[in-house]
Amino acid sequence: MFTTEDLPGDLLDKELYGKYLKEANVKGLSAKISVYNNDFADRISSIVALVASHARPEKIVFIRGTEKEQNELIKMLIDEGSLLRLNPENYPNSYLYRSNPNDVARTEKDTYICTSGTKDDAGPTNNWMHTSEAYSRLFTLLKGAMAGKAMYVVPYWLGPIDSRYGMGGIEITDSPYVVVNLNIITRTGTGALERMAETNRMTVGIHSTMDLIPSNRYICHFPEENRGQGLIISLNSNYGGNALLSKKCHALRIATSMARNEGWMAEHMMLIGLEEPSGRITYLSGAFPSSSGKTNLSMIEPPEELASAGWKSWLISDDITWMHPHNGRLMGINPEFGFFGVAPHTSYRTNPNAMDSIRKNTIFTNVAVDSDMNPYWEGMDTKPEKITDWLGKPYNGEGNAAHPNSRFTSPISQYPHLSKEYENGRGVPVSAFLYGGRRGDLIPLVYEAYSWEEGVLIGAMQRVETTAAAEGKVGVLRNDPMANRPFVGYNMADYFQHHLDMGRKLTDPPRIFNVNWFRKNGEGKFMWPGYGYNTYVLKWISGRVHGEIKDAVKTPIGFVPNVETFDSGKVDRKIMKDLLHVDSKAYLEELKATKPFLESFGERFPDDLWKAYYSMKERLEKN
Ligand code: GTP
Ligand code: SPV
Ligand code: MN
Repeated sequence: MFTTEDLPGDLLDKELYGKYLKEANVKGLSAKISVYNNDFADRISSIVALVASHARPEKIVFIRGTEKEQNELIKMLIDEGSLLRLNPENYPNSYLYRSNPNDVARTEKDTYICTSGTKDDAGPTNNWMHTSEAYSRLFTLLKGAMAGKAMYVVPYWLGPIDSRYGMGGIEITDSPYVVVNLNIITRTGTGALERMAETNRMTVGIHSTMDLIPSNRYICHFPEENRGQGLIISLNSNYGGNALLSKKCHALRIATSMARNEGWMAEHMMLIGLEEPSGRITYLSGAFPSSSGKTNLSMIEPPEELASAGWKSWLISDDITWMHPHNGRLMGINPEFGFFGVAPHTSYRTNPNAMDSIRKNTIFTNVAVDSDMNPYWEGMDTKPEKITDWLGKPYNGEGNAAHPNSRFTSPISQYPHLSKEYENGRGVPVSAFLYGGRRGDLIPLVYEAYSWEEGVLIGAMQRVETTAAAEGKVGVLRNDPMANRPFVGYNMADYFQHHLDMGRKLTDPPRIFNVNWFRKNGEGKFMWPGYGYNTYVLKWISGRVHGEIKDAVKTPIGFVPNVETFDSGKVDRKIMKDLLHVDSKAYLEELKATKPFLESFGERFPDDLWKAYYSMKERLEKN
């Protein structure tokens, strides 16, 4: 529980609490709230007043989710110099924000799962802190943290507004930059509050930018607290997933924990509908780690020869997919309302659909600009003469002009090929899971797992190169199961078991594939053109899903395309042979290299996955 009674006595100032309670009344925002649920109105007031009594803001501002309000916040940020207006002709209503250089990516070392039990609740892949320890550290830090500032209360809804699979939350923050971003990436405001009142469920996030002191940076998750509806407290960061609490913190870390208890799945996955010339649409989801191709695949533009034949792709989600079992299938929805996408290497050549969707109403964070205030980043189609780098300094050609984890925040409604099912609250039936990541060696362009169990093992064994999306070394191999290692809010061994259980509940579970756009040749060059060309791989996957491609080759790791019949566009057979090659000896090494990671879960690691592991090993040894 997260109530006034649960906090250590010395952490609650009753007088201040009473004062703020008067300011924290939501009943005036919408008559529906108290009609639906009078207790809810009281609950939200009490939580807001409680946070205020610690953080002691100058005032409390409830976000209603109107355009006027967004414009006023943007104007305020411009006036104080935090947002810079970009070229209004080329990028209308779009802005540049420069974050503190010490705060440019998620910081996993500061990210905790907090429970009232033991470290085992969080498992070996998460940091853990006892709830009471975390409460006393965080509420001490929070004391007076918002003095002289406005405290915004942002109600948001995750999922189509009428969906019974949707879920609400509030983020209480002193950062207007966070508010304007949340207004783009989630459905904010009174409508969200009403749905929360109706569903009587609300995740609570508390965020304060404070002084951005890295040693006091905490992103703490309490899945058990707040009536089991989850509490998040984030201090001393104002960047991305550390601060936009609806995203990785709520829609993944808290949601994975709820999903396990309630029998559904919250995944770090993109989701698209692939339309074939016949008009048939197949829904495919893909889990690739941060900065490893989700947004790009979700926005895929089929190459001309396939597009003219009638191949199309419709976007549902670019980052997170929630999936619920229904009539034996998994039905996917996108909890989000906008993109928070990687800017570098987004170009008309690689991702024209992204370029078209970010031309207006977009906030760019940590990109460079040219002398006309057009945004610029590495990999853009043309390089301007004069560039100001992401730090605001003249760019002299050394290093990166834009930060490698610079991002765009943009409304999903602006995406040119948004699926007509995007707002469908029942979701779409997911036919395939694609696992993948950056892997210069070993993993073939695509192969299909023999069974759900083997697919779960393949997901669990993902070992891929790290990227700039999280602080730390880039390009180092690490285990990142289901691309969800940083985002599962409980013991990942139980997450694997949950996957096994879910598959068994479904009569028609998604088929599981492993893809790798990033295999390199002897010269260190990518062998596969990637981006739009990945449609050829999706085409094969769809053929497998529908039982139309029957000549796949059985290998020790799964079904690989037949090189003779695989449609690879302009990529010739010789390269395809290398791209589809399965090196049994190297795979045995991979099994060996991953074993300590799987063993780190001890007894909790599912037996059925060990069985799958040893049967794959046996097949590789025989080969
Ligand atoms: P997050 O938003 O951090 O979760 O990342 P993401 O998974 O959405 O990755 P995104 O699609 O933004 O891609 C990240 C980087 O990978 C960008 O620099 C892309 O240009 C690059 N990339 C994406 N798809 C491909 C591909 O098919 N081939 C190659 N070579 N690079 C790709
Ligand atoms: C990721 O790191 O996977 C992102 C960026 O999508 S952030 O929102 O910062 O988590
Ligand atoms: Mn992305």
